[in-house]
Amino acid sequence: MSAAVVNNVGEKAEDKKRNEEEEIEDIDEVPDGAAPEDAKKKKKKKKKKKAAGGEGSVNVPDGGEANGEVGMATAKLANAHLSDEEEGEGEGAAQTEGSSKKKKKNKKKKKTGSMQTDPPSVPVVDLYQDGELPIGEISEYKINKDDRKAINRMTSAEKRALETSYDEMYREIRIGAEVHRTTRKYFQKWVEPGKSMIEICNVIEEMNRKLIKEKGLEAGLAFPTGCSLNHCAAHYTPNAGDTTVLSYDDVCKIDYGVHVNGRVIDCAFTLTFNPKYDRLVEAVKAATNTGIREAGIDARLCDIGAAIQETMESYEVELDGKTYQVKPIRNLNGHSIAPYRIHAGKTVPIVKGGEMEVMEENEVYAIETFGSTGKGYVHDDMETSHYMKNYDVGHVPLRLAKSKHLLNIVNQNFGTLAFCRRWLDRLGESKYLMALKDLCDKGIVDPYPPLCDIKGCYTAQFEHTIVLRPTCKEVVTRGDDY
Ligand code: HZE
Ligand code: MN
Ligand code: MN
Repeated sequence: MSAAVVNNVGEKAEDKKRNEEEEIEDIDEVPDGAAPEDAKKKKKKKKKKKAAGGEGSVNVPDGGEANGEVGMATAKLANAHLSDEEEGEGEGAAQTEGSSKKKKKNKKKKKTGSMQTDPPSVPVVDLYQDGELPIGEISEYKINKDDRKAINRMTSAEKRALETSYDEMYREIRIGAEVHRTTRKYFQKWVEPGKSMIEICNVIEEMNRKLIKEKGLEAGLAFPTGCSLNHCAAHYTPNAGDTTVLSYDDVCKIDYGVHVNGRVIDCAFTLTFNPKYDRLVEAVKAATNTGIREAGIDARLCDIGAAIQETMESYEVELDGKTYQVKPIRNLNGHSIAPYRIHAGKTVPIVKGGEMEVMEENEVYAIETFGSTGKGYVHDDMETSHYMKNYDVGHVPLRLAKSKHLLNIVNQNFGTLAFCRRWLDRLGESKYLMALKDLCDKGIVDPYPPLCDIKGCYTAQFEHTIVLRPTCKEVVTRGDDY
């Protein structure tokens, strides 16, 4: 959504000027007749509670209200307590990964190997050497009226068999979910007003790279760390030179993701320090939980949107002496997720009037909602930082050397996953903006500029990744914080 505007690198006039200065000397073209083709392209594939930690007030905790329905007496984060229990020893022990002394199997399925360090540094795969990862929040599917008369097309045995065939997928996605929880728990204790947005992103991204055991396109960061502020709802991350500092009165949406073999985790929360925003945050948290509750096999996307809107709008919040009914941001939505594809095509609206399309077995969804005290509508604004290859565009031969080089870098490092300018910088790339614009102009790469409501308003977001298993719904990213 949100039609691409601005220019193609997603930047505006002022930015453009600076960029051109950097790159003017950069326009060298390949001699005519040069191999019109991107030779190498080694895309690999695979086989197939209180979160704030007591600190000031990261607005995430309370854990409650989530489920509310039938099967909620289920596995609640088998892990949650793990790192806590074992934190005692931490510190000096300087864990190394893959400790061999295992076999300490508790009754509750736990990890077998080493334990996490205090600033977390041990890759999650090395913590669970038996491959039994913490399972997300499980709930039974709601039985809706239509469904009761419908024939249940699959027996329980068939469902279980089908699930088994997806076990590897579940395992990969649970690794990412555990990384997300671990990083956010640490981050929520660490962050405070005065930290720069660049520091914030570096802390999160460095930790995610370690915990996910980054390895080419097999495991890594799924998209840049969003840290959109106040009236900006999504897709802001700092570019180099951005001196923005987080302040006590900011409302910051922390949105990051990791992946294993393309199985993407997309999960976000709203960070605030000033308690005056608590109701706004609560409204959006509740709206996201409504979306999660309404989601399920055969659930209509439009019904989920209507339920989300109802929850969101049931909140009125007072901010600086003015009262607002919280509005869902109507041109933002949840979405299906497929391997190496953050947005796989199905959208989960957050207002009424959506499509009749339904959710299906073994689909993965990001259920996310955004609330606003502004218009409830976002537009592209500010300098672009986020980019992603267009999933539907195949190989395109290029003749401009710089563009060709940049596309090779993108293919090798990100494939069809999103990236940002900082990530090109850290790979040693410089003066790439012209080439990036060229790739955007040619439709090979799309810019994803920051999405902002009207100036002066506040926006909040909560997002979870869920899997619609044949036998149950699993909120893989659920934590004791949100
Ligand atoms: C990025 C990124 C992070 C999302 C997207 C998301 C995204 C991807 C729309 C998207 C819709 C503008 C892109 C995204 C991201 N998160 N939805 O959670 F680069 F770093 C794709 C799309 N498209 C239209 N059809 C083509 C794909 O987000 C919208 C909010
Ligand atoms: Mn997200
Ligand atoms: Mn998302």
